[in-house]
Amino acid sequence: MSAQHRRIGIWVSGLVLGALPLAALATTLSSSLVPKFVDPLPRVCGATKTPNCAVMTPTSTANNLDHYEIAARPFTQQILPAKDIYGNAFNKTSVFGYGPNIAGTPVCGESGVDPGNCFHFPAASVAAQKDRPVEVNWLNQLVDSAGNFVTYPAGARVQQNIHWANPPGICDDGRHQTDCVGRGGTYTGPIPMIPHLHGALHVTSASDGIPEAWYLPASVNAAAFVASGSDYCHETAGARDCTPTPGAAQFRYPNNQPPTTLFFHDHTLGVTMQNIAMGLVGAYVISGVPPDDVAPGVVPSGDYDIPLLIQDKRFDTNANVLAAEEGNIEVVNGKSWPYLSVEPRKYLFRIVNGGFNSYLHLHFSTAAVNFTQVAGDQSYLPNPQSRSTLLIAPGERVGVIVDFQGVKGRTFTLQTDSVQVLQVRVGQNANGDTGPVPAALPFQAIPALANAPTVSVALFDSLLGAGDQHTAVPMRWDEPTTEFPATGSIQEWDIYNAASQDSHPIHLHEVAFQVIDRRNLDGSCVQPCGPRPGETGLKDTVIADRGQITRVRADFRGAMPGLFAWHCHITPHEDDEMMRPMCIVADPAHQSANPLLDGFAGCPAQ
Ligand SMILES: [Cu+2]
Repeated sequence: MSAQHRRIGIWVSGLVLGALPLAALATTLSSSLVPKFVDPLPRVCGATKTPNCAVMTPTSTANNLDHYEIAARPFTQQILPAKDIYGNAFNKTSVFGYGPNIAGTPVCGESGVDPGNCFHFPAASVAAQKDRPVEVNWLNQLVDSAGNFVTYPAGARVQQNIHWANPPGICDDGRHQTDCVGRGGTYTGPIPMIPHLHGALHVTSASDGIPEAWYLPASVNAAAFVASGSDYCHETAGARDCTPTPGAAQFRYPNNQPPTTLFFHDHTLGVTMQNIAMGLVGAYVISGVPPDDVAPGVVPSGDYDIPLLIQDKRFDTNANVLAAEEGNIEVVNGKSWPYLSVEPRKYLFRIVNGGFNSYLHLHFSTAAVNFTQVAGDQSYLPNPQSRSTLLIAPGERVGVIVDFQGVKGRTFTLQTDSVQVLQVRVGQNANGDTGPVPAALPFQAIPALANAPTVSVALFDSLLGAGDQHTAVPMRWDEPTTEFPATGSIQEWDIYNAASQDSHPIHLHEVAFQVIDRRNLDGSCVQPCGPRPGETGLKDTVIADRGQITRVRADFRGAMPGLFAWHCHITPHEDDEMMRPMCIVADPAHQSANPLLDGFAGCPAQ
């Protein structure tokens, strides 16, 4: 891309960005019309399947491998209550969501629907076991009943004049290719999608779901569009776990990582926010056995293990999704302001901030109930931490145990700041309980090596760069790769947020890291020096506040060679190229030990 086109791209996208909120404001459904706490929380499963929660059913469990066929389809879901505060009906919302590749599109929670075979936003969970691989054939079935592709709703945040997937295949500068600044105008073509399992470690590049690996549905009328992005199934010489098939990509997740909560979501270049806002997101839980996991019965399980995917959303007055950076309606597990009836006992909540630009500051409206945080993004914390407020950025996950034993019969809310999110109704009788939370939890630290290489990277407003506050310049997604970590290595990444006006949650694909500390730009340690409360476990997304150097120790042992990404997880920033390639390079020992990777061609130009 030439400098001239780059400048035009920024200028035009600035205009579009400026215009979008006005359009959104004109039709935004007022939150005051939406009654709260009318419907129960939709239940997706945690680590174990129960009859009361939705979980994906594998189509095969042969050969020590769980195989799933997961389709993305358009359907409608009652996200808002059936009626507004005046008794007028709310429409169901048109969503894109994941579900099984079966006839019909049964929606989870509707009567008579098997909770192991249904579509939903967020998706029924994938319940995986440590060291048991999961293979998913991800199918883009965003088509109508005649097999024609469906399109984005009016007002979608699809900016053809930014660097994006660009299925029309003609760039702004006249080149014939995808993954570039497109020609502008309203996009009325088929939906590109690429599922990424956020937090999956040790996957091949071909299975990672990087932004240019998108693909269109195999629809009958999409011949005018390019069927897939430039990184779709790109490891033709190496990994054999992505076989090009129209409208599909088969990925493999080894799950050789500590038990934790991951989530899958769409990651298509330039339209990640729009695709997630439409509903392409779901929880993926890895559980294990001691010593990797706690023994059965030590922490709440089954119906007492509840993922909460929180997303602040906007709708228009017809209940259509408006992709907005910040919503005015709190949606938990696909329902606006739901309630949850609980027993007076302990629960495990796996909280996912699945929103776009909103940091959650969660607390209960009563001081009688607190959180005991037991897990972060990538693992248990070494020791549980009692916390009254949880700060969770987009992309981060937190595992907490909450004990309702002392608040029998009471009703209160989970809130972010002063905004209500979820109502909790505590009953009178508990059907058993778990014991005290153990003082020590399964955790293996990343070794602090004296000779670990240090990588300096820098944040700008909606772009990233390589180097420190003196040397880094903002770089776009398709400028030459600057990060080449070696497989098998442990690296310190120093994330300089000197030039941006904001705080950004920074996510590395493929690896886990530990927060070392945060430094002021003069090098002095931000006090109290060390990880913040709740950051003591392994993580994959870290808040990098402005005026600070956020230092993490990243573990590339077990990482696969190839092209991955690191980026801000505020999705509008990510879509605006606050995202950079990361080429993990194989050391010779690793390569010869892994015949699947023989002939690996290195990282292609992204
Ligand atoms: Cu950001």
